[in-house]
Amino acid sequence: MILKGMDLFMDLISKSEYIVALSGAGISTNAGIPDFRGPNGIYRTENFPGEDLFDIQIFRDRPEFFYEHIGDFFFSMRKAEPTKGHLFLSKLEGLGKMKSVVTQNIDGLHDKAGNSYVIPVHGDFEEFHCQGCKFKTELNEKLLEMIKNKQVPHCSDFGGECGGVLKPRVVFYGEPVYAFEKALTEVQKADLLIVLGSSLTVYPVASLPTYLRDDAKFVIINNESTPMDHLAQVVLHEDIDSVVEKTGLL
Ligand code: CNA
Repeated sequence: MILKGMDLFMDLISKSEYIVALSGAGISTNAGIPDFRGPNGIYRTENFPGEDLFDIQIFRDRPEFFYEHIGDFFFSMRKAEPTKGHLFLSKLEGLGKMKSVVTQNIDGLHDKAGNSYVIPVHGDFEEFHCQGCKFKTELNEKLLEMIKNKQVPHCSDFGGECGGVLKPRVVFYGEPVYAFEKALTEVQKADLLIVLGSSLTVYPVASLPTYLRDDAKFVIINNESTPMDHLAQVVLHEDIDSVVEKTGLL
């Protein structure tokens, strides 16, 4: 019998021993965090070109633009809880199958869900770095207050000396990603790669599936098509939470 779709996905999970996940913003939309490019993404709903928000050149020229607009998105991340999609990956780790999660997300929800090896290639909001000197500080109450009030934080507000602008440890467009080598090593070890909720359009992370071993399997769960669909053995154009519920593993 030739297995397809959900049946083949289940079969691949049961036969695999080194599963790696690659997650994107779509795994967190059910937690109330908008994605960028999906139908309700912030790139489609804000009245400015969305990619400008995380553009490093624009941040250097006009940091007030970032701090003016980031608040809603930032606080939606702070209050979010892991989705069924996140819990599914942590369940697979508990079963000894899921070895690592490479994520483009900056929301920390894979850690919250309990996965122990998460590679956040686009960084996070946990630390802020001065653009003028080596000063850095962890996210703290005063920073939260300034973000809420749409103020631009400077290192001198926190004991730094040069007065340069603080930027979150998030990877902006035009900056190198974090730990790409680690992500690549994981993908090359995988016997199954599951992509969840990524448009697979942001490079270099979107190129990761092309580094899979020839004998490795590849599954995409995303509610719209991606440029890599033709490379996958299983493509499920469905809501992630509905798919993982159907596995019966939660
Ligand atoms: P993206 O380009 O916004 O794509 C997300 C994809 O997920 C789209 O194709 C959606 O159609 C799809 N999708 C949305 N919700 C669901 C769902 N419930 N079930 C199935 N599919 C769904 O996001 P990528 O991650 O591919 O792009 C990379 C950017 C987005 C990275 O730099 C991230 O840092 C950035 N981002 C992160 C977050 C977060 O941390 N939660 C949120 C928004 C953007």
